[in-house]
Amino acid sequence: MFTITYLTKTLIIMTLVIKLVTSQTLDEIKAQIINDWKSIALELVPNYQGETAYPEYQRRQWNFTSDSGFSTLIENFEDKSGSNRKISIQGQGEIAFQGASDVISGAYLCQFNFSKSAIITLHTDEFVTAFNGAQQGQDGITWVKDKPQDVTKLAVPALGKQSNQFFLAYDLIYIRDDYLYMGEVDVFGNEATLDNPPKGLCAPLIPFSDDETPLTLDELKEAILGGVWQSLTKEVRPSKNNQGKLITTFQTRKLTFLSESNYSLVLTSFPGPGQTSPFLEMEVIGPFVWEEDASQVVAGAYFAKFSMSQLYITPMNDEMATNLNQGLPEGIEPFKNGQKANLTGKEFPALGMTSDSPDYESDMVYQRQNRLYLQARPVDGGMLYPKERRTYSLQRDLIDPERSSFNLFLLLNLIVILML
Ligand SMILES: *[C@@H]1O[C@H](CO)[C@@H](O)[C@H](O)[C@H]1NC(C)=O
Ligand SMILES: *[C@@H]1O[C@H](CO)[C@@H](O)[C@H](O)[C@H]1NC(C)=O
Ligand SMILES: *[C@@H]1O[C@H](CO)[C@@H](O)[C@H](O)[C@H]1NC(C)=O
Ligand SMILES: CC(=O)N[C@H]1CO[C@H](CO)[C@@H](O)[C@@H]1O
Repeated sequence: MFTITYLTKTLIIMTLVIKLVTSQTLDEIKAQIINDWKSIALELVPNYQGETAYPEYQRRQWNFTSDSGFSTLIENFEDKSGSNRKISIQGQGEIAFQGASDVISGAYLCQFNFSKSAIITLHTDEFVTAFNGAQQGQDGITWVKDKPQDVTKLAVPALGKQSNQFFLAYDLIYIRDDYLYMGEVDVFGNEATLDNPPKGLCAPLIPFSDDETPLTLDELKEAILGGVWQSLTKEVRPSKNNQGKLITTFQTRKLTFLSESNYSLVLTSFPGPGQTSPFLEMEVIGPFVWEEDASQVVAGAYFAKFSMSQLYITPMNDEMATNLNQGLPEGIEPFKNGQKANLTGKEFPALGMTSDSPDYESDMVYQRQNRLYLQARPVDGGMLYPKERRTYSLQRDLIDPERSSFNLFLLLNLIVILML
C-alpha cells in the first residue's frame, strides 16, 4: 500500500504553493479557460469618431465549452444606464491560440473564428440606416431594428466582412487566479489585428457564478488597508499631449492606503509596451473621503474623492531629466535622473500643473478577493473632475500579490494533504 511520506507531502505542498504564484503556460490557460465568463460590470469602451472619443458601454459573456470551442454575447450600450442597447453580437466558433504575446508575459495571442454562427442585432435607427447604406441589399440583407440577423457566411460591409467568410477577431488571453483577461490595442478603440496585437489588458471577466457578497462600506474600508495594489502589466491609458490631443500612454499604478484617510499613488510611465524602461515616476499623496454608494456600477462599490496634497516627480533617465530642465519654471531646482523632486504646490505648465489644475478626482473604489478597482479613466484622456465626468464603470484591476485569491480547490487539496 502506498503511504505518503513527509517528503512527498512537502513536495506536493510546494508544487501547490508554486502553482498559486507563477504565471501560466499555454496548457494551463487551456485547462483554466473552460468555464463561463462574464463582465463584472458594464465596461467603458472608447468610440472614436473623427477627432473625438465618445464613451460607450459594453457587457461581455464568453463561454468556453472546451479549450477550442466558444460562444459569446457582446452587447454595446449608449450610456451607463445599461438600458439603451446599440448593437449586440452573438456567436459561436473556435478559438485558435497563435503564440505568446511579446508584450504581456504569460498571455497568448489568439484568433476567434465565428465559424458556427455570427448573429448581429442593431438596436438604433442610426445604426440601421448606416448598415443598410453600406449593405445596398448585398446577400439579400435588409437591416431591421431589433431583428437578429444571421451573418455567419454573409457580407456585412459596415464591419468590413465579406461574403463566404467567417467573422474573425484577434485578441489575447491571459488568466490569473479566477480572472480572464482579453486585450486592448490603444485608447482609440481600434480592434486588434494579426499585425497589430493587443498591447495591454482590459478589465477582466469573472466566472459566471462567481458572485461575491458585496462589501459594506465598513468592510471595504478595512479590506483596502495594508494592501499594495499594483497593475498586473503596463496599462494602456488615455492621456493628452501638450496640444490637448488624445494619446495612448503606457503606465503602471501602485496604490497604497497609508491610513484610513490618506493614500499614495505612484504612476510610472513607459515609452511603450513590453520590455521598455520607465522614463518618469510620479507620486501623489493626499487624503481621500468616501462619497455615495456606487452600486449602480456594481454592488459593493463606493465613490470616493481623492485629493492631492503632495506631488513628487522622478525622471527615470537622463533624457527625461534634460527635457524637464528645459524652460524650468522659477523656484524649481534642476531635475536629476533617479532623484525624486518635491513639486508640492509648484506650478509647472509643461507638465500641465498650473494654479487652476484640479486638485482632486471623483473616483470610485471596489474590492473583491485580491483585486482592487478604481473608476475607468474618461475616454477623452481628461481627468475624473468635476463629478459630472464620472465614468460609472470599473477600470482594469490592481492586484495585491501578497494576498492569496483563496483558490478554494487548491486550498482544499492542501488541507486534505495536511490531514493525511
Ligand atoms: C454562458 O453560460 C451561462 C451559464 O453559465 C448562460 O447563462 C449564458 O447564456 C451563456 N452565454 C453564452 C453567450 O453562451
Ligand atoms: C474558420 O473555421 C472554418 C471552419 O472550421 C475553417 O474552414 C476556416 O479555414 C477558418 N478560418 C481561418 C481564417 O482560420
Ligand atoms: C514636500 O513639500 C511640501 C510643501 O512644501 C511639504 O509639506 C512636504 O513635507 C514636502 N515633502 C517632503 C518629503 O519633504
Ligand atoms: C501622511 C499624510 O499625508 N497624512 C495626512 C493624512 O490626511 C490628513 C488630513 O486628512 C493630514 O492632516 C495628514 O497630514
